[in-house]
Amino acid sequence: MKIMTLLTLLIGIAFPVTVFSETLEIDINGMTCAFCVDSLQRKLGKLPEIAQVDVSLKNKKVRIDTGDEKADIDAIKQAIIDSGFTPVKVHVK
Ligand SMILES: [Cu+2]
Repeated sequence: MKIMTLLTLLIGIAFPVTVFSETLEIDINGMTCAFCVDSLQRKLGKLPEIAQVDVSLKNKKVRIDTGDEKADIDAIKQAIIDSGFTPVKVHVK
């Protein structure tokens, strides 16, 4: 019993539960076709903290899930600019 308590304590110290998991929705200007969507999707997918990217041409929005990482919004914005588009507004959900 004592050993189990100690183990639980040690695991708690070694792996503290710090799950951020954010969802961002970013309004994008400058996307006109499926090729834009594809290039932006690929660029954002290369960022380490991003678990999932959905680019919507129809809604001119990008939806990003960060998995268990904190989103680096500046890096995400820069990646969008580097792809030739303009991040207009970031909504953190
Ligand atoms: Cu295009």
